[in-house]
Amino acid sequence: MTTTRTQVAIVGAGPSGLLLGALLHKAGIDAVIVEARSPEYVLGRIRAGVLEQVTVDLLDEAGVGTRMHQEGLVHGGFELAFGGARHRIDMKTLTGGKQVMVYGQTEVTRDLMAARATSGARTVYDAADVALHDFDSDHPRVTYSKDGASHELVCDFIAGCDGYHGVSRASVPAVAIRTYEKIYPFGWLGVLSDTPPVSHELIYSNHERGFALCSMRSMTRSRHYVQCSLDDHVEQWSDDAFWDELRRRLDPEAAEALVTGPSIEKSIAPLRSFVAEPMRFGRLCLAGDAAHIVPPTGAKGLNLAASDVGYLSSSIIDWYRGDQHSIDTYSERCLRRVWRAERFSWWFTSLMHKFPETGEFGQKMQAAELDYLVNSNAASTAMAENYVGLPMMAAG
Ligand code: RFL
Ligand code: PHB
Repeated sequence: MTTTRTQVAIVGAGPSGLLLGALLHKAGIDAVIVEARSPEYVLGRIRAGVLEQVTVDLLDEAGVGTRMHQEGLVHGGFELAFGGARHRIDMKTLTGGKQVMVYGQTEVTRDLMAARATSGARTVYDAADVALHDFDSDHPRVTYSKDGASHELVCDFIAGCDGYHGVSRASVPAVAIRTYEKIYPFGWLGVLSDTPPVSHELIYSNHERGFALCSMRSMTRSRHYVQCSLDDHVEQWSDDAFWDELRRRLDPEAAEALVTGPSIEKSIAPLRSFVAEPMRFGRLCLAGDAAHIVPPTGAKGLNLAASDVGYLSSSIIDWYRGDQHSIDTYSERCLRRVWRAERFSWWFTSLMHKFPETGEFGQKMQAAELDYLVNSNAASTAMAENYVGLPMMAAG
């Protein structure tokens, strides 16, 4: 067994782990990241596309914002399609100037990986048998094996940034953790294609056949989704079947503008709301999907991961500067923002999808709420304020 000493052991090299590593490195704190997969695998996951200002600010603070500002698309609004027409939510006007950045998670990850490689900070990819130990003591440890050899990291803190299926949350004794979960009775089938976007902004569509979303990665690359059954398999969905279904769920003008092409990636994701409380257990802090999941409607997952990491990096930096109280409120500060984003994502999901069990009454309720939403300044403002992202708040 080879033993290495580091200040923070980070489990997982997704956006949470890499961003935490970057912010700690800037503050002169040494961290080693242990990742179960290869860099190519991590970059191959096509996920989030929309970054809140809070996330953009943290990426800038970490020193990895240059390409994002050059290539990202700044959006001041999005559209809601229903009843055969589209209605724009003018986020920028409604929130006094706030906007979002359309820049893919793959690119965020690529920028963070490149910066980490340049900084010389250590990342162990393809680590097997990752295990967490003694986080109820002052000397927590992470063990793993790599190429058949056993390794141990002795540290001050473990950051559990290993996603929903990771080992970190699973290492916490059941009596110390409480979880809340809602599983939705459908999934999202997503297709990435080198085709121009349908419109210059995102379109979220409520249709009697089910939800659809037209998003993008650039002016030449689109990301589209349709609500699908949980029993569906990607192989059952030919590209043609996907484009036909998407077209049917759009208003006539958007359907006309839709440019189709071969898929580069196609995947089905289930929809889930999930929160684990608390997010700190002695010297183990969870961040990002390891602690909570939102359904993707509203684009909050990666943004919550980033704000968790914002709170965590500042708490750890405070700790090394002698303020050992800040880490005590880490969980409380995160969870306040997490629950607000959970509420928004649940509400937006409920408003836009076809729910098999609610029947015609449910559809009438959605139609009435959408009508109210786009015609009431108060309702549009509440939606815009949540979509651009709520500010990072103190505890309490
Ligand atoms: P990740 O990205 O899952 O990374 C966790 C990393 O940990 C590794 N790992 C382990 N490493 C070591 N030991 C173990 N035992 C390990 N087990 C796992 C994994 O290999 C992985 O590399 O979590 P992180 O970093 O917290 O990031 C969270 C985000 O990825 C996630 O919230 C977003 O992708 C959610 N999401 C969206 N978020 C947004 O903010 N805006 C969006 O537009 C948006 N769209 C989406 C989304 C998620 C989607 N899917 C597929 C779930 C669209 C979709 C379709
Ligand atoms: C995406 O571009 O992948 C995306 C955009 C908005 C969402 C979810 C996903 O709400």
